[in-house]
Amino acid sequence: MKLYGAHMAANPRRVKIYLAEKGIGIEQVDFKPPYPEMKTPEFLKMSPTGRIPILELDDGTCIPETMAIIEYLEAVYPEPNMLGSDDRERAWTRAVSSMVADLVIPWGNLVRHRAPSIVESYGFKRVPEVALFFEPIVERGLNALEIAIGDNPFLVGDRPMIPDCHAFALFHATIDKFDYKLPDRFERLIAWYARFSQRPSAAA
Ligand SMILES: N[C@@H](CCC(=O)N[C@@H](CS)C(=O)NCC(=O)O)C(=O)O
Repeated sequence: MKLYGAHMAANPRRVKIYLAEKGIGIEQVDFKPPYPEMKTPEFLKMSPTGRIPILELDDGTCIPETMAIIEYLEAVYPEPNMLGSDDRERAWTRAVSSMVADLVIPWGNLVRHRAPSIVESYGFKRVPEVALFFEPIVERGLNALEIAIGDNPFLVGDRPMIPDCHAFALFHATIDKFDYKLPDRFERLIAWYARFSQRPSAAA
């Protein structure tokens, strides 16, 4: 198996953190922005969106899309379990994953339009009102995770699960790359982020 990704790109990083947490070592190929090789017809056969990550199986089959890759790997490498050990736990894990996924677009727009950012370097106008529009949506999503984590050390319970990998990649991308400060009232998420940052997988 081979993982096509990129260093520190949020979606491939979800898989990289997951692989590190699982202790799975597979060959990894990292592309570099602006990713010219990912727009070729050959690449689009591997990933119709022209995006990474992609998991290439030994028979040449390619699986695009982060969640599909992670769920495939979870089926092939069931231990340590990171999706849930019964129907209820799997349902809750998927629910929390979905809450994290719902933050991606609003949070991306908030940080890109709030302060000078990549938007301008692409030659577009930054619109601060867009940030104002998305701010309450992001805070509502963060509040959902603040409630979901409860008193648990990880987002879904007492062990690292798939949503932790997803959320850490997203939080790191916005907090560190865009200098976003989590509002103080999200105490549990702030503590979770500090704890997860100490895990070896956070360096993946
Ligand atoms: N829905 C996809 C999104 C993948 C994605 O947005 N990948 C980004 C890197 S984080 C990418 O390939 N960007 C390069 C491009 O769009 O050209 C997933 O969940 O894997």
